[in-house]
Amino acid sequence: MPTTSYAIAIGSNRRGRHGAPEREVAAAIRALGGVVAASGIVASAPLGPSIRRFANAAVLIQTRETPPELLARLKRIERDFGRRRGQRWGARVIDLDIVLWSAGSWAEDDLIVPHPAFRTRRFVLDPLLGIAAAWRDPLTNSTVRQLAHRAQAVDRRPRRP
Ligand code: PH2
Ligand code: MG
Ligand code: MG
Repeated sequence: MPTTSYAIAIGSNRRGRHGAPEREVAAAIRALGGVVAASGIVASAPLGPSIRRFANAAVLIQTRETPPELLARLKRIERDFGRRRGQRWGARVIDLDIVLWSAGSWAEDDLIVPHPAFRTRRFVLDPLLGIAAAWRDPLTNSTVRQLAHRAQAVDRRPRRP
């Protein structure tokens, strides 16, 4: 496989051996390797059933790994950080998701790239905006900038009572 780029979203809302969620995210960025750009680490309110606040970040990495090879390595890092499987959307020490791949899309049962939910998630798009604004989503042909601005506009829309 020639070298390709991936955008990875990182999240944590549980303390681990590195410390608070922010520290877990920082340690995960160091553990990834091949990082060519990293966003700042932001705090975000949980989307979904978890009540704990998240620390989130996004990075760009370069690697010769195929999407399944990278996914296997991300799962190893998650396991090494003390992540327990099961409990979808429960509190987790670290979550490493493949969001975008420079070679396009990938679809297997347990691996879909681009990440199916990233287009509306501000905790993914806001960090990504600073490091990959011009990256185009192969499915919608929208740039990260467009998707981020759209998601921000949705959040600003007045809610009906
Ligand atoms: N990840 C989830 C579910 N909800 N909410 C925030 N704020 N940040 C996340 O990373 C996150 C979430 C599932 O992976
Ligand atoms: Mg996730
Ligand atoms: Mg995940």
